[in-house]
Formats: sequence, C-alpha cells, structure tokens
Amino acid sequence: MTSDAVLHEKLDGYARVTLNRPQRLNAFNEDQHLQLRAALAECAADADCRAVIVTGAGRGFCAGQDLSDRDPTLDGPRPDLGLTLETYYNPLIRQMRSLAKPVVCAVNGVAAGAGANIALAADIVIAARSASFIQAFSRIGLVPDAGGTYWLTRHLGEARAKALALTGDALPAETAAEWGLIWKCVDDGDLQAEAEALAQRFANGPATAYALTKQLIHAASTNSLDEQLDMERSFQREAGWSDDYREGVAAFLQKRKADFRRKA
Ligand code: LHQ
Repeated sequence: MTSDAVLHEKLDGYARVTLNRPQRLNAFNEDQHLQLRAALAECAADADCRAVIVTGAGRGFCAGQDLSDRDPTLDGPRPDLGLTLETYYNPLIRQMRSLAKPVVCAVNGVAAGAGANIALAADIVIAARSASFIQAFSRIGLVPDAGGTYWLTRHLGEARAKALALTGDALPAETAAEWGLIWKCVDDGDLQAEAEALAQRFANGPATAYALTKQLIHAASTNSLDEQLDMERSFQREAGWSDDYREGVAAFLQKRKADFRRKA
C-alpha cells in the first residue's frame, strides 16, 4: 500500500494502531479500512503483541465514513451502502470483537458515525475530556451502523439509545463515562499515558484468562444464567490448566509479583 492511512507501532508487549488521515478527522476510505484490518490481523498473529491500543492522529478520533468517497449526488447508480458495510465495516467490528487480546481505544477527539461505533467495539474505551461521541447518521439520512444500535442499546438502554441515534446530538466524553458507555474520561494530556499504562498492564498479564474473559462477557448478554454458568465452568477448566494459573498461584504463595510473560 502506498499511503500511511494507519500507523502500526510495535511496543514492549503491545501495539499502537493509529488512524492517520487527520485532515479528514480520520474518516474511513478503503485504504484506511484495509490498512487497519491488516494491522489488527498482524496484532492477532504476533505472539509478542499481548494488547492493542487503537487511537487517532490529530484533533479527531474518527469521523466515520469519508463522505466524499460514497457521494450519492454524483451521476451514476446510487452507492450500495449495504455492500460497503458487508465488505468493510462489519468484518472490522467482528475482527475487533474476536481479537483474543485486550483492545484499548484511546478516543483523542470527536468520534462520529461509524467512528463512534468502531471505538465502542473496543474492550476498554478511554476518552479525552474534549472528545465526544456523535451518532451522526440521522443528520445525513442514515441509520446507525458498525454495531451502533447494539452498543447503545446494551450499554445505555432504549431511552438513551433512541435519543442519541434519532437526534444525532453530541454526547460529551464525560457524560459517556457517567452513563457507562465507556470506561472513563481523562484530561486530554493524560489520555495516551493512561492508555499505554493499561496496555502495558495487559501485556504483563495472563493472556489466556483475558482472551477467555472477553468471550464470556460477550456471551453473557444473550445467554441464560444456566448457559453462562456452564460456559464459566468450561472456560475456568481451561484457565486452570494454563501456565498462567500455575504462575499466578506460585507467585501468590511465594509473596512475589507474578511473571506471566516468562517463557515456560
Ligand atoms: C470529513 C468527514 C467525513 C469526509 C470531517 N468525510 N470529510 C457506512 C457505510 C457507508 C457509507 C456511509 O456511512 C457509513 C457510516 C458512517 O460513518 S455515516 C456518518 C459519516 N460521518 C458523518 O456524517 C460525520 C461528518 N462530519 C461531521 O459532522 C463533522 O466533521 C464533525 C462533527 C465530526 C466534526 O466537526 P468539526 O470539528 O467542526 O470539523 P469539520 O467539520 O470542520 O471537519 C474537519 C475536516 O474534516 C473538514 O475538511 P476541510 O477540508 O473543510 O477542513 C471536513 O470536511 C472533513 N471531514 N468528517 N465523514
């Protein structure tokens, strides 16, 4: 690929992946989609990468789809947005959700349209105080996508989900944190350090337990209690057989810090 629409830095035990079209508030074109997917696939395959930070360059996190790329006012057939979702956004959301490593999103500025919902697909979302989340779709005659109706309804309930989606009003980061849409809101100058501290902590933590915990929590919203208890039993069995559990208990009994990154 010829552009740097996404930057991929490999750090000590984790990666930072940065959306990098700041002149367009990191709105997505096909290039940025393909580069993000490739970066995340590399993170998934790289055993040295144990956590991922996703963030944006410049003053915005992501303004969703680059609207000049799917312009319905041009001559010719109207664009098939369903195909765009099927080809680009849906695989991306599925990829982020199924990544067997913690994904931390550091929302450095406005997150609008699909940009907001891509942020919400991360496992942990930290936002700068100046950031906001905008379900901008209704402003241009569209419906929320990239999981928006799923995240909003599950995290906030119908009343707030509908108000945000139907009005397209901006939700300030602080309110997003108060409402439980995201993990927390921090001062702008602290955002990247907070995200890095979290990623470093995950990089040094029990990778198998993290991967299994993600799956359990994803399943919890649709499972019955009985199904969830069964799943916890099976996953705990697997966790209990891991080297991490052995090391965690050994460290506890020896009154030392667990070293989950040691080579077995
Ligand atoms: C942009 C964009 C943008 C291009 C800012 N595109 N240039 C999926 C399937 C297929 C197709 C349709 O969509 C989807 C999902 C979606 O994501 S639909 C929703 C698409 N996004 C939006 O509708 C948001 C559009 N952007 C905005 O409303 C504003 O830019 C926000 C509120 C995000 C930020 O406002 P400001 O801070 O005032 O910044 P700005 O508007 O001045 O933007 C800065 C520049 O970025 C500007 O370019 P310029 O050359 O004038 O400096 C914008 O044109 C450009 N930009 N968003 N999505």
